[in-house]
Amino acid sequence: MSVQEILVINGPNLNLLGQRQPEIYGYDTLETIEAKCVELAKELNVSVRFGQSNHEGAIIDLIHEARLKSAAIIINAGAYTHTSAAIHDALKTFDGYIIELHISNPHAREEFRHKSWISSVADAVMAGAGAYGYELATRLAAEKIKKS
Ligand code: CA2
Repeated sequence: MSVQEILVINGPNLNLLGQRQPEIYGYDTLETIEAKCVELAKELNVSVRFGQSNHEGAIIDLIHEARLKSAAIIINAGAYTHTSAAIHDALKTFDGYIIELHISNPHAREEFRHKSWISSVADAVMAGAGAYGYELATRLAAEKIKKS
C-alpha cells in the first residue's frame, strides 16, 4: 500500500515566520518547520507536504488538490481563519482528517481572533504550542489516518 499523505497548508504572512514578531511566532522559519515534519513523517511512515499561499483562492485550490491526494489536512489559515467562509466551504468537501493549527493562542489575543470559520469543520484544533504544534499535529494526523 502507498504511503498516506498529510498536506500542511499555511496561509497569509506565514512565509515570514522567523523574520518578524518572534515574541509571538518564535524564531523558526517555515522551511525549518517543514524539514522537521518531513523527518518526523518518515519515522511515522507517512508523508508530509507543505503548501503556503497569501491568497485565499490558492488555499482553496490546495484543499481541492488534497481531496484527490491527501488523507489529512493540517491547516494554519492565518488571518483567513477569522474571515473566510470560502475556506470553511472548501474544507467541508474534504473527506479526510482535518486539524486546525495556530502557533499562538488566538483566544488569548485580540477579540477579532476569537472567531474561527475553521473550527466547526475541523476534527481537532491545536493552538499556542508555538512551532512545535506542527510536529504535534503531524503525530496526531499520522495516528488518525493509520487507524482509518
Ligand atoms: O497563531 C497563528 O498561527 C495565527 O494563525 C497566525 C496568524 C494570525 O492572524 C492568527 O490570528 C493566528 C498570522 C500569521 C502572521 O504570520 C507572521 C509571521 C511572521 C511575522 C509576521 C506575521
